[in-house]
Amino acid sequence: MRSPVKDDKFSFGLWTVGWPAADPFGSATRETLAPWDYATKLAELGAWGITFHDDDVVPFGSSDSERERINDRLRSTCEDVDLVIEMVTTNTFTHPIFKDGAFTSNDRSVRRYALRKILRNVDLAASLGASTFVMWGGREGAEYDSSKDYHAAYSRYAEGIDTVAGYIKDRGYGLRIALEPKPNEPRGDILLPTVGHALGFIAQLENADIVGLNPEVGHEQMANLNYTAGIAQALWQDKLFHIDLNGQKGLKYDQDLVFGHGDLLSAFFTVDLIENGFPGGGPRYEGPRHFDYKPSRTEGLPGVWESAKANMELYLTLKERAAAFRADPEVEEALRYSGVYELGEPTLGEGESLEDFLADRSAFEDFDVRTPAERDYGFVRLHQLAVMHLTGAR
Ligand SMILES: [Mn+2]
Repeated sequence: MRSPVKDDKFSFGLWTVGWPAADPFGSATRETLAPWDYATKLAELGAWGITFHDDDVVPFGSSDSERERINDRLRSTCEDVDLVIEMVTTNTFTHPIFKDGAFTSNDRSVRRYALRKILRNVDLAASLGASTFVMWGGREGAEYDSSKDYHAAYSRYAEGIDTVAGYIKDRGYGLRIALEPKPNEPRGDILLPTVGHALGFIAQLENADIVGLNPEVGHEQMANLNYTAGIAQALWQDKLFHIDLNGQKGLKYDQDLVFGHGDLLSAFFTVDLIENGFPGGGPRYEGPRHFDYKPSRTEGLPGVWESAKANMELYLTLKERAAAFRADPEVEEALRYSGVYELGEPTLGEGESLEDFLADRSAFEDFDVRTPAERDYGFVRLHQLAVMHLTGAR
């Protein structure tokens, strides 16, 4: 296995390796380092970029001069160690004022405060040269249906996102917003719970052109959904602006395991899609391979770095295996046999009118349904070939 290089475009949230490992049942198990120390170590491990929430770097409530001093130090460290700050995001979930949400809090003064906190962070993101501004509305939601006017909540959510997007355009910043869906945790139910909900929401925005998605593996899997199929739809709609890779084992709390340490088979097909594209061509994801995981609470600092490396190692391993899968002549033959390429052909012929179609007796009246009913698609053999490549048996 080769080591990660800049061209792999691996990036990490500072909050991942920087998580001190406090959970709802126990206090922190690790000391934290300064943000620039994490950045330096990630660069050493082969990362290309970093990302952060405002409060990961500058403590909430710091003075303007303190904020500037800390951000400048992080910026110069990243320059020194050749790290890109590719994405910046805003923490609108930790401080108690956000306990009922930010853009959708019932308290209007909280909504106005949140909007200002986010706009200030948009300025910072632009000044650091980030290309993506992620918005995870972790507290936008409710525990009780009685407590939230959902119609008003979606209106306020859209108002908030459109205001931020309008501000980005006004200022001429080269940023795109990426919404991050999640079904629950920390709220009982979170608004925009899945990729599909978020895509539907984006379609209603005034500034939809610069708003897309940052889907996270574990978040979709917490809703029992297929991550690869989800990002495939986002790609199809030209809305896959960013990705959060990690691991999750089924319907549990948000585990944030190392990428591949949850559903490995699903991770294989995610990497196959990202690296090799759709079998018949189409839009490709060219953005950062961004990890949003948590080093387990049992790990000390050596384990933190091992887990960061494990994400990249597994990604590169799956990339190799997926390349071998696609290059295997038997796979190519199995793909053809299965009709995978056939799906790329439009159902109506070129220039075929609806009248022509209705007059085509071979499509219906004279069609022998027995032949396709008896067709063997060979999907199991195709999938077995994938699994044999994944396990290294081929
Ligand atoms: Mn997560």
